[in-house]
Amino acid sequence: MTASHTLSHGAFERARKLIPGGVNSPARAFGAVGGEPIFFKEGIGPYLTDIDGETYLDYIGSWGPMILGHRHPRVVKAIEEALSRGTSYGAPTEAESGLAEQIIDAVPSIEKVRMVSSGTEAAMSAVRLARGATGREVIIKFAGNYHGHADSLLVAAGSAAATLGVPNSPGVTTGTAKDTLVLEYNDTESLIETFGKMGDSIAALLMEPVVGNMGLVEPSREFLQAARSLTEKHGAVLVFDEVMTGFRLAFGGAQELYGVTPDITTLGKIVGGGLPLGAYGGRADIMDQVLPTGKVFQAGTLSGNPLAVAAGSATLAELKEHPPYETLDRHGCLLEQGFLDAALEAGVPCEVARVGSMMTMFFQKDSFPDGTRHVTGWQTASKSNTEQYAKFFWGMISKGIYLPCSQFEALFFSITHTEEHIQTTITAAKTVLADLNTTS
Ligand code: KE4
Repeated sequence: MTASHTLSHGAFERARKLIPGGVNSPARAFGAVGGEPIFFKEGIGPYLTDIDGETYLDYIGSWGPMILGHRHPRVVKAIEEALSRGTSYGAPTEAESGLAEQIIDAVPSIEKVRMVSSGTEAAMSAVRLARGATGREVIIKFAGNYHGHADSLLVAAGSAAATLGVPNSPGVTTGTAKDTLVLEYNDTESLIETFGKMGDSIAALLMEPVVGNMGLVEPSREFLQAARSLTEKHGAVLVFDEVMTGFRLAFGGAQELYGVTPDITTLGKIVGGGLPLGAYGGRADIMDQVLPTGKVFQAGTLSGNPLAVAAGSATLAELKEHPPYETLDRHGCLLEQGFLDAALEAGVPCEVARVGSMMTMFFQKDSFPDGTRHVTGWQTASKSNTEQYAKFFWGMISKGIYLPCSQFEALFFSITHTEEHIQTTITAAKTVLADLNTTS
């Protein structure tokens, strides 16, 4: 494929005059891989088509929501039916209770749930609730974990902030940042030490139970169990940010997969089926402290929007009736092994991290003894060879494969990615990696 991206270039020139950086979210700006973002016009199944008419196998999936592929018939039909009755009422509907029941049925930690319009809103509200419920102010997060762009969470965030090398965003006040402690993911010792020193002043520990936002990093069992036991011991709220992992790694998310139950869970992406919807939920005794039953304020004009609820409800129903997780894991295993074999053949040092249908190929500067997991947190992830990743990204674009436009993002694939699509992707990677080694 020798895509020229001519029309994308023109669209980008126009957009840059109207929208900061020409994009409505920095993760799409291609800042981490160089060049200009590609403008798309439609998607179907595993494919995206750009405005120049080029079609790609999509491994971003809108950064997670599209687990059923683009334009799944059941989701489209549900949205059309809701649309035939209206778009927004600013009043309760029974469909919201239906989606709430589906979420409560699926997610082990959730007894009550409040819907919002994004993962950011979910995380922001969960932090406020944890502080309101405990009367404490300090929160713990981890470097390389991203929980959206609420001020108190934009402190050494992962995702676009880290990719852009701006871990502490301008505009976040020192007064806000001072109440956020940033620790190293998988560093159990520092977690134990911190709780030993100040456990009784900690309102919440907020974490991605499997990280997608520094690239994929899995928690050690010891680390995950320490997070649960220490928060329990010190009366802090354990918040799992499952915006990415919810309904992705298992129907009940990472908490089902690893058997660790938090006090609050935040959700987004898949729960809205590709429309704007987030949620936070947890123990009823905590959730009942949210206005109007409790005093912790949180509100939203479009919270529980009928179209987004319809898309989310249809998506969750499809996932419950036809659980895809075994197939997704089998395809993920094929892709992981294929990428590793291709890198080994090409002599390109890298390691592949994967859980189910979330995966990252970390390009390294040196090779590591076989089998050792080198990338365990931000301190190691951030040493990746991002230049090499950028070359790999563009090489795969030329083969019609659309990977995440940053080394510090996880790729996602859907139930519509067949074994044949996976093999095509592996074949493309073999060629691109071989060229990489000859040209770099
Ligand atoms: P949103 O506000 O973007 O819906 O969700 C924020 C968020 C919260 N928690 C986790 C674990 C997340 O991954 C996200 C958003 N993820 C990024 C991708 N790394 C979304 C892409 C973007 O910012 O454009």
